[in-house]
Amino acid sequence: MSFTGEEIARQPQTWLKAASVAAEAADLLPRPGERVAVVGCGTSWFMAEAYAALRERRGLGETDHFAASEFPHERTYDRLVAISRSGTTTEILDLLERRRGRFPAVALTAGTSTPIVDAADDVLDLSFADERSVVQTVFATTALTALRVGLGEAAEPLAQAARTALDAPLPEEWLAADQITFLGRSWAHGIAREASLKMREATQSWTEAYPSLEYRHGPIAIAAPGRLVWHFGADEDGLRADVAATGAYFVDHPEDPQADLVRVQRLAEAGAVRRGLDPDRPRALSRSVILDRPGS
Ligand code: F1P
Repeated sequence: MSFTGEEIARQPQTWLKAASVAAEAADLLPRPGERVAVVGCGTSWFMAEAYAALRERRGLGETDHFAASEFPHERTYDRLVAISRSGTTTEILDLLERRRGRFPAVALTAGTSTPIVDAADDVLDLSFADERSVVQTVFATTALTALRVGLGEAAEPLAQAARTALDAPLPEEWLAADQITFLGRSWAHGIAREASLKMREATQSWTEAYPSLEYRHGPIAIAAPGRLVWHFGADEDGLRADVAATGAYFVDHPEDPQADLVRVQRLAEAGAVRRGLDPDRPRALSRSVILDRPGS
């Protein structure tokens, strides 16, 4: 089995461990009422988006999310949450340095011997969920679980749903799809963007992601037989019928979108193998993006 496959399978255990780590370090995480910004790059940004929407939905405080490179430095927050598996991503480190002295920052990372430890004020150690793969799976969802537990959610039902997703068959219609569009409402949109990235990274295939109700505003134009529309959460907007009329295949899963993402991770890994690609060595990607800076 690939490293990626092994890492996907570890998720139920690491989610439970994240729950105990987050409970012990509760004072490091955003407090109710704080105005918070959450940042990351790539997969870590999409976890930031999901968390930001969940926190606002629970009425725990205004929460913005940004790709680290797009952070609006003229703004001030009560707390910054930075997500980075590696702890070495240039845009994250630059942002943490620039905000120093203006507002506190906590980093969620597996890289506990990396520059992020000094760049942030506090660190939530998720090194138990570190990965050998370039393509992120277990770290990302473990970080999201820690943050969700910090919002008062329980990890056990999530872990149980992940076990179900790990055991479920991957139908041929999914594996054979020549294009996939992922949809989700609210925080599930962050999960949809991550699913879309996962497929692109691992399989070099064409995928897209939209908020559910944006789908009719143009993107449905590419739905066709042999293509798949994947809805995170139950479709409550009648999208199934509209997609069926195009001949595309439609799936929705009522369970928690984070657990449903496990199916897509498996689909990405299996899709890479089917295309003759190595899931552990995706083309043109590196485990961490470290930019050359003038003078560095
Ligand atoms: C983030 C990231 C990954 C992506 C690629 C490059 O890294 O953008 O999401 O898959 O491997 O790095 P990190 O800051 O979370 O380490």
